[in-house]
Amino acid sequence: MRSPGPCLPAPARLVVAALLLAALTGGAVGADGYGRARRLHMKNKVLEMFYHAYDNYMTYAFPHDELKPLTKSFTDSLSELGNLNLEHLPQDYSGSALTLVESLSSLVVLGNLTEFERGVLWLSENLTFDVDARINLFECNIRLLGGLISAHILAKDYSSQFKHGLYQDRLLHLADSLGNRFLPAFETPTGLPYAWINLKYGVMENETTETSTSGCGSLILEMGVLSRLTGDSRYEAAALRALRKLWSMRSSLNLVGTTLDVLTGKWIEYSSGIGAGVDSFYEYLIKAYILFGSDEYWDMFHSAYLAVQKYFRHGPWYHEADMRTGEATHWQLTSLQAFWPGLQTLLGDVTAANLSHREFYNIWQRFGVLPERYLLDYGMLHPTEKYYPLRPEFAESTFYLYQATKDPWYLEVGEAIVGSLNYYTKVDGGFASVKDVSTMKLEDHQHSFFLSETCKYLFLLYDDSFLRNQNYIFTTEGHPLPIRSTWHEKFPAAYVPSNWTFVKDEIQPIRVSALSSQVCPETIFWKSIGTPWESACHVPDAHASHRCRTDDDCGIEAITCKKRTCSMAGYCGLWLVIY
Ligand code: DMJ
Repeated sequence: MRSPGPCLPAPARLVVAALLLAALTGGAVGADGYGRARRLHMKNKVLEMFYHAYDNYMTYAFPHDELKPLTKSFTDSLSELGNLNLEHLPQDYSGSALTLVESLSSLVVLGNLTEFERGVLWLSENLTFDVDARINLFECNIRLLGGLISAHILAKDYSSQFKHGLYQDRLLHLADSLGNRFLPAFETPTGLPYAWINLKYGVMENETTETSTSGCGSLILEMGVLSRLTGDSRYEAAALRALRKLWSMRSSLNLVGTTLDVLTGKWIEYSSGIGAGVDSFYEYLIKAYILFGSDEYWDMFHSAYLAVQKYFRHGPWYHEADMRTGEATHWQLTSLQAFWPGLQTLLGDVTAANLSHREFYNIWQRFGVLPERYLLDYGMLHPTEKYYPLRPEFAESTFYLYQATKDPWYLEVGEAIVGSLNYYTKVDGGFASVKDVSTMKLEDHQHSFFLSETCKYLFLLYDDSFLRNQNYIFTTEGHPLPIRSTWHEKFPAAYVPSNWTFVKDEIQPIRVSALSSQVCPETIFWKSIGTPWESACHVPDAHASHRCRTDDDCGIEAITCKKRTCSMAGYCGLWLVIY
């Protein structure tokens, strides 16, 4: 692990690591030892997958929300996500074209601007949110609002290439209308939003007051960008107030729980981990810091990250623990946790990320896909949560790790993912979720995130040309948001990463943005692309010689994120057994 560079405080180093993820992607094809023909073959296989899923959706389900690939029919799942009784929907309700909205940014990543423009035009003319439908705020935010604002930004960026005239900002108006419908959810004594809201009538009588940590802690990217695009500060203010309240509810160990009450601001479920109900809370803290540059996000994230590494991590695994005591509660691997190595790669904890990623891959190989839940203490599947709904998280981490290391092994992992998806889940009418990974019985549902995330990350693994001219972060639903100096607290306009410079590396030229070279020139002279970045949890020992008098002179180990202690001979180290 590289020692900390002299010119950057930790948060700034992080931004460099994040930006370099995009900046370091321009190397010559094949330089990593993976053949050009093989890469092209894989890229085409992923394209086939995307269009098989997309075309079937457009044929059998559009404009409803999602495709039922076994029966070639549809489901208005965005409403179902809110447990809405479909009988309560207006007669003419035909869904929110959710899968189309979710597909737009992927169409741009895949280079299909014609189909993107067609989708943008259709949505501009037909989509409305003035419907009597009870929806889940979190899901609607990450899928619809995120899909719309990302597509709006891409439409602006690519509008000169459109055939049908200039883009009219209609997707932004739709996003604004949706954001407005979210606001009543935040009118609680705590500022924590209700989990469910009716798009037409706001919060319903007797609505549940229970929500999850991710439900109120992962709104800031979409609502923050919506505010910056519209000039209406209410969206960002509401999301930030909720996030601050949530963070104020953390325990003395800097841990949060999984569920809480929005009226009282009290925890309901004290046990939590990095998976279901919490996952994107961590993700949005660090991504909000990268996108908006406020140290407040970094401070929250850094404390939260160190607490996760300290109380949840066991070797390459992450269990759950009680937020009050830090005592382990459930020893379970879940499919959702597989995003964590991707997040760690963004931070520079590449070694730790690789360790966990390999364990997820073992489980993937054992079952052919990742089961929703696996009992680590019993070494067996969870009795009921045996499904695999085409989730993206493992492909996402594989993409990030490949970007950071250029190790072709990750491309081979991608081959295994693509192989499994085609072998087990492809049917005539699209891609079906796996109901039970022990029998590979299928279920009649093609989730929209298969198009917004799973296919997108697999495609980017083999063709990252979309990332070459712009730095993006991806929302938790895979929608790209550009890193802009105008949205960023730290970077003046001159630092916009618009003009790329090429830096000669020993192996190949590395593309470096104006931004990354301005922040810390030394970062561009790293010997090779495979060099890991500085770890976010690294705290150096007080003395470069590692000599110490007490434990206080010792820092935190970069790879393990464990506190080092002072030995009897007076040297800092990890003197306790870690695994
Ligand atoms: C997606 O909707 C998002 O990634 C969300 O954060 C949780 N996971 C699902 C897909 O698995």
